[in-house]
Amino acid sequence: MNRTTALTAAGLLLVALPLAACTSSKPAEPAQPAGGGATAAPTAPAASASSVAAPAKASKNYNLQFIQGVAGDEFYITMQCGMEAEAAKLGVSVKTQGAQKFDATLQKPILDSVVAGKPDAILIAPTDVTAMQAPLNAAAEGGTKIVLVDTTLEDPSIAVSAIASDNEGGGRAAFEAIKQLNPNGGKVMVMSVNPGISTTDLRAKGFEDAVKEDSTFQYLGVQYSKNEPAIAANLISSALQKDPDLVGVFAANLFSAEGTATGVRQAGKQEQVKIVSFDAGPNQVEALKEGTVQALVAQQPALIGQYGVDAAVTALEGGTPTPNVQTGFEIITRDNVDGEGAAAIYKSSC
Ligand code: T6T
Repeated sequence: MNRTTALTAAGLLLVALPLAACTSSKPAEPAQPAGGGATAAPTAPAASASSVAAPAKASKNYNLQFIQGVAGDEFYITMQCGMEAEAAKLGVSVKTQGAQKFDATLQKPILDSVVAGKPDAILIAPTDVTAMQAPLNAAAEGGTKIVLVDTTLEDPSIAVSAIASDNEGGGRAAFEAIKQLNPNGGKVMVMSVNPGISTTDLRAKGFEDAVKEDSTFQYLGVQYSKNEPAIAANLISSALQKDPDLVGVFAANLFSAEGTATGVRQAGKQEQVKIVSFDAGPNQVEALKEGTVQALVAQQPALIGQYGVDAAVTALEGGTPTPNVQTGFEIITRDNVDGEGAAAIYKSSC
């Protein structure tokens, strides 16, 4: 995605759901924000900056290893594409692998085998803030540069840089979208992945905080799908039996969203239950076009990947990368999905 032409979440919401104003969050520490950051006011321009300085060419062909949160997830595939493009530009190599499930017990052995190969740098999306801490501490102590992409750790200081979306702001923006779709308020809930994932926990927090500021809405809490669409679908169907007047679901990631859409579709409640989800995978886009899902909070995974490579190479060349980089998000709706929102849709292959 072009850093300078990224759209603002607020702007897109205005286009799509015609509003007078829309609130979203600003990056908490926009030291050098990435393009497309959500803005506090519709008129504020998208922040654009080359946030991670990198040499035009690396002095040698460094061996970078990317460990995804999970294999086969279009979010991480798109991130991989961003990394590969940047690696080719800088003259370094990047190899990607990921476990079959979003699970620290499966990610740790992959990390162990990558560390054993003594790469120059590891770019990783840790699947649990606690469980991946010790293995990554050990990798950093062994001299490998660690870059956290997407998710983070309880103590991220072992990493030379941590690059992630404005997850809390995205959760708040999701509530704004649900509010516009349900101006009279009502019952809302979050479909998340697992507790202990930094990104989805922050998204749920942003959503919950925003709901609780609005007394016309009732927050039913968060449910965990384990990143399995079938589990999410079952949880939604039970939630609808318990609360048949549910009006909105915030699905905190791609697979939770796919299952949420299935559950609502199976219950025949597409008219009543508005779904706003994080991410913009092809199945989510299909659900958006068909009308089961009303808005997607698209992250900028390719940019996260690009910045990740830049940070790794900067550190390997003896420089100091920006420690925390926050990228933005864009809201895709049916109104812009075939227009300006199309560029934000995730890829299934590079
Ligand atoms: O939402 C992304 C990612 O940001 C999150 O950490 C885990 O789920 C995804 O990969 C989407 O499936």
